[in-house]
Amino acid sequence: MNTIEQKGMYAEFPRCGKEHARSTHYCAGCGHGIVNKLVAEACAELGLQDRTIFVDPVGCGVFTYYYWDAAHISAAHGRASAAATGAARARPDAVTIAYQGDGDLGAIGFNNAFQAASRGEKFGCIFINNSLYGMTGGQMAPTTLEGERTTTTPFGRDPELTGHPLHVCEVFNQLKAPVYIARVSVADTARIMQAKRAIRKVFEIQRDRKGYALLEILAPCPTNFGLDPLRAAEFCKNEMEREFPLSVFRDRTQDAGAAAEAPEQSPLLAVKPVPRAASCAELFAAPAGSEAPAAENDPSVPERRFKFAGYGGQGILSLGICVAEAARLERRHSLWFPSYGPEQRGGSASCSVVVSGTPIGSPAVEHPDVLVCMNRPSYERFAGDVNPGGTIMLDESAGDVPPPPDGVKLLRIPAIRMAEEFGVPKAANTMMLAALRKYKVSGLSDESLETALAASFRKKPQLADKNRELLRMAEDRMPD
Ligand SMILES: Cc1ncc(C[n+]2csc(CCOP(=O)(O)OP(=O)(O)O)c2C)c(N)n1
Repeated sequence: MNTIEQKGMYAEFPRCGKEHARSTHYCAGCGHGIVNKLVAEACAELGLQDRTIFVDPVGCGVFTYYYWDAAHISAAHGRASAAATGAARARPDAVTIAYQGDGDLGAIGFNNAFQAASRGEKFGCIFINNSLYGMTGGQMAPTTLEGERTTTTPFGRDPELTGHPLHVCEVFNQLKAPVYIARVSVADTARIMQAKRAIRKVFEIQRDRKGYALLEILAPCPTNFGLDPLRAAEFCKNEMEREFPLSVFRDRTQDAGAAAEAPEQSPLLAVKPVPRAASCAELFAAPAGSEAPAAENDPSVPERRFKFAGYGGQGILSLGICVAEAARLERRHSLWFPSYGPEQRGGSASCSVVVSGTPIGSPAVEHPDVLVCMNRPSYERFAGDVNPGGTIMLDESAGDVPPPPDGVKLLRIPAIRMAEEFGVPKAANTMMLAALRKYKVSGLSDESLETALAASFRKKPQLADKNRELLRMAEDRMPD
């Protein structure tokens, strides 16, 4: 039973299997420890624990998932802002907070963080600047002060050799999108109180969906500074603040969220602003009258994973889109995810499609239930990955191939030959679609597959009718 009030924290931190543990892994006087407490308190006091997704870094802050009682995602080193982008987009109802060190954000992950800020992603980034790589033993980071001794700058950082300290807030402050950018410190009590208010602000901005917020927090690292906690805090206050002044660089929380008035466009600008495509639905609009509303949840519909592979130019990506679109027309959740070789044509191309009655976690398909291969290399590459009980549809031009894995059905489809016989060699993908319909492999209705095919030619209506006809002819001729 925990008698100490720990707002926002788990009652116990059972790291390394230690039961009833209540101490964190942080060294005495470490700024992370203070910030961890402030973050947990702010989250709990604002009543946001059940809505918060923390994205944890690789660095000394990695173990926050043992401490903060909320949802967590662990990102690879430097990728917390990228993972937070995904989380915030997938769960707009959540409060997403990336937590990153200065090596993590300022070095390996700088571009990820910078681009996310530039796009104005709706998450808050809490950025711990302790002026070095703490977890790995105190190497120089981009934020290391001139003259500061680290394990990789044992004689002090020399700007001639290793450059000048990177001012992350000041750099990000050049961007248009961020709503809030500030630098605080946790080097003494007054600063800690100020930091707490700023952390609350980051949460409030996310709670109110106002936009991107960056909060840099100067933090002592006694162990790697080689100083006791008090002197480490003094170093943070005196030396670090001289290089990194505390400031609110930007606070646009009052304006954010209000609809900005569109400025009058200069006649010199030839490009008209294009409305942003909200979804695959707009990029791939179905013919009038057949628009499907948003997906409906139906847990009885299991997830089905498809992989389509062939050479670039064989229409394999469009075939995948057709299946994804057919699923959308049936109000399923569906995702289409392309993978291109470097070549425009002739190189390999593949795409994944996931169809499900419930929201889909990832568009990546490593183990498909249905594999469609237009050529032999695709079969050799992907056949071994197909789930037992799955089906492979292989164009017969692939010739003799090794048998499929146990429990996987192999169907040989004369798609390329039939398209040539019909005098439309480019329509081999439509022949494959016909096979998908004929052999009932997709789990989707004949009507939606046909509507989706027609929709894919909406800009060339004559081809829509032709392909519809080809689809039916191919299906009739396909062996039973
Ligand atoms: C791709 C990759 N490169 C390097 C590492 C090693 N690594 C782990 S933590 C870390 C530095 C973390 O430093 P910082 O982000 O400043 O956080 P701190 O530990 O100081 O809080 C490094 C380089 C890694 N885990 N993964």
